[in-house]
Amino acid sequence: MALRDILIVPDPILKKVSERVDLVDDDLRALMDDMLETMYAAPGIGLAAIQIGVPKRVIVMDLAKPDEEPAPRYFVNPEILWASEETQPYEEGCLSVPEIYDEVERPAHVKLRYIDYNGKTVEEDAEGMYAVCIQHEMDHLDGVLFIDHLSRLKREQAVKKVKKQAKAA
Ligand code: K1U
Ligand code: ZN
Repeated sequence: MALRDILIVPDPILKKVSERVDLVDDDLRALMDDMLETMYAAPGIGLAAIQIGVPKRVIVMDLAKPDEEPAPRYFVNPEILWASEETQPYEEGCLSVPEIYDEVERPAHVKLRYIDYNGKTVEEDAEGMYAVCIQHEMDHLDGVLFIDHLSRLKREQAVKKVKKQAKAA
C-alpha cells in the first residue's frame, strides 16, 4: 500500500470526467487500498480516485466514528437510481479544497447501485451522512466540486484562499 498525493484546487485534473471501470481485479483493489490509506492519513471520510489523479469511477469511504471499528466501503461505477425530492443541508468540506467549509443542499435519500471490492453488484439506500458523502464523492467523478454548488463569489473566494494557503506553506 502507498500514500498518494491529493490534488488541490485549482488543479485542472479535478475537473475531468472519470471513466467507467471494466473489471475489478487485483490492480484495481491495489488502487482502492492506496486510496483508503491516503484518505485515513489526510484524514477524511471519503475520497474519489480523481483526487489522486486517477480518472476512474472509484470511491472509498469510511463513516465510522472515532470510537468505532473501521468500516471501509468501496464503490466502483456508482450510479444513483433514485433521489428524493426532499433535500437536506450539510456543511461540507473537501480534501481538495482544504480548510473551506460551506453548506450544500442535496437530496436527503438516494438509491444507489455500485460494484464492491469483490466485484459484486450492490443496490442500497443511503440517507443522512451516507447520502451526503456519496453524492459529494460522485460529483468528483463528473469533475464537480462542492464549491461548484456555491455562488460564483463564494467559489472564487474559496479558490483564492486555498491558493494563498499554498503560497504560505
Ligand atoms: O475530499 C473529499 O471528498 C472527502 C471529504 C468528504 C466529505 C466531507 C463532508 C461532507 C461531504 C463529503 C472529507 O472527508 S473532508 C474531511 C472531513 O469531513 C473529516 C475529516 C476528519 C474527520 C471527520 C471528517
Ligand atoms: Zn471532495
